[in-house]
Amino acid sequence: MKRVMTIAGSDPSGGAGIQADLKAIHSQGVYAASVITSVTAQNAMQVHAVDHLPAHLVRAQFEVLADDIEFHAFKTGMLGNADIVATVAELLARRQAPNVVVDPLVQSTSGVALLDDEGSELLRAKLFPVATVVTPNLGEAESLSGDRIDSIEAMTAAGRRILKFGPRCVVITGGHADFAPGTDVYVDAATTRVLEPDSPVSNPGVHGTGCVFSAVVAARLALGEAPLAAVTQAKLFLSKALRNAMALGSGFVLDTPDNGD
Ligand code: PXL
Repeated sequence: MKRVMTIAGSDPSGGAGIQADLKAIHSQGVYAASVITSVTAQNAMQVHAVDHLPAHLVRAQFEVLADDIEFHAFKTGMLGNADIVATVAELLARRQAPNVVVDPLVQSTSGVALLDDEGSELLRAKLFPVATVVTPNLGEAESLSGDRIDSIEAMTAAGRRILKFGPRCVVITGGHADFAPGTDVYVDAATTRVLEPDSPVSNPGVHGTGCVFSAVVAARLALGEAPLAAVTQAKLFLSKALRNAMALGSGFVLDTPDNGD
């Protein structure tokens, strides 16, 4: 069985973060191990509190896993602060980690900071150069590229600007974009591909969509798919999971069944 390591924060509601990653990776028939960076207190509505582990504990989790287990892909989610970003980037580089998917999250859906400003800088400077795929949503792509994004062409231009920080591929997820809801744009050095949704998007305020998308991309890379194929499969999976989203408490979570059934 192929194996993915996810490096991310805990969402005790199970909709986002480590818990969502574990389920999403498992749903692809891939084994998931996890390194926790941060703990949030949240339910299906909002984040109430957040704190981060000391970087040495993040390092210790990573090292004991990597010393013992061969991983076929890695995913990073919430990294919290600059210390953790620098540590994770250094570990991935030193181990020459294959198939690294970076979900460059800065804020929760409800607006809570998931990474400080210095961390955001380091993400581009240190983590992007070791990434195979970076998966910003529109807001993240605007902040990473410095561009205002109001069209598919602007998504492509921002993707190309983010490529310059060193990842092999970038996929900007459109989500709620009013100019093209659910349309994503994939770029690598040689390719630009506009990925249309397979059905009209319905998203009744689900959180964790970015986590599940990037976790499935990592799982598909671990299975040996090329980045564009992995992204295409993850998009199909997410669209089904959104159609089948289920009510949880006062919000909604994605349905991530085994093998997409
Ligand atoms: O959806 C982004 C996200 C990722 N990881 C953790 C989170 C959130 C959003 O709240 O809490 C741990």
